[in-house]
Amino acid sequence: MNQEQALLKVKPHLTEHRYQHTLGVVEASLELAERYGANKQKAMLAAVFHDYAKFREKEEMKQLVLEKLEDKTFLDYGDELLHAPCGAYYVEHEQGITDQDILNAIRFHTTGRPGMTLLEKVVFLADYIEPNRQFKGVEDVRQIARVNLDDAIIEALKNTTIFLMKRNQPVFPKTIATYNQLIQDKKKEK
Ligand code: DGI
Ligand code: FE
Ligand code: FE
Repeated sequence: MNQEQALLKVKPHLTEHRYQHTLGVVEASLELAERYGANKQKAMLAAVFHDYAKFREKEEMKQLVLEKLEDKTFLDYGDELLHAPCGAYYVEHEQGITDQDILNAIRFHTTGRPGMTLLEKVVFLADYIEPNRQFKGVEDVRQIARVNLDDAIIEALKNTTIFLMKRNQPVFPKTIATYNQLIQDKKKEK
C-alpha cells in the first residue's frame, strides 16, 4: 500500500481537522524515521492509520477490549485511551495490515510502553510534535527531537503526565513505566 492509497482508506474515518493532523504525523514520522534509521514504509503506514479509531463509539470500543483484547487496563484510565489499542485491532481486521511492528506502533501511540521499539518511538513522538500541534512545551520537544529520540520522549511523557495530574486525571501505569524505563536506561549509559 502506498501513501496515497493508505490516505484514501483512512480519510472516511476522520474529520478534516483530524485528517490534517494525520498528514502532519506522516510528515513528522518520515522525518524521524530518516533521522533515527527506522523503516520509512512502516513509519508512513503506522502514522496514516494511528488515529483510525478516534471517532468510533466508545461503547463499541469498550466491548472490543472486553471481548478481544489482551490488556483490559486500557478500560480504566479514561476513554481517550481506547482509540489506540482498538485502532490497532480495526486496522488489522478491516484494512488487512498484519505487520506486528506497525500494529504495535498504533497500539501504543497514546500511552507508550516500556521497551518501545524504534518504530513505536517514532510514531509516538511524531504524534506529539507534528507541525499542527501548538500546545505549551511542544517547541522544546521539537528541538530535543532533533538531537535525541529518547530524551524527546521523556520530555513528552513528562508534559503529558503533568497535564493529566493538573486535571486530577489518572495516569496509565504503562505511561509511568515508560518514563521510568527511559530514565533508568539513561543512567546506565553514563
Ligand atoms: O489522538 P491524539 O489527540 O492525536 O493524541 P493521543 O493519541 O496522544 O491522545 C491524547 C489524549 O490521551 C489526551 O486526551 C490525553 C490522553 N492521554 C495520553 N496519555 C495518557 C492519557 N490519558 C490517561 N488517562 N493516561 C495517559 O497516560
Ligand atoms: Fe491518538
Ligand atoms: Fe494523533
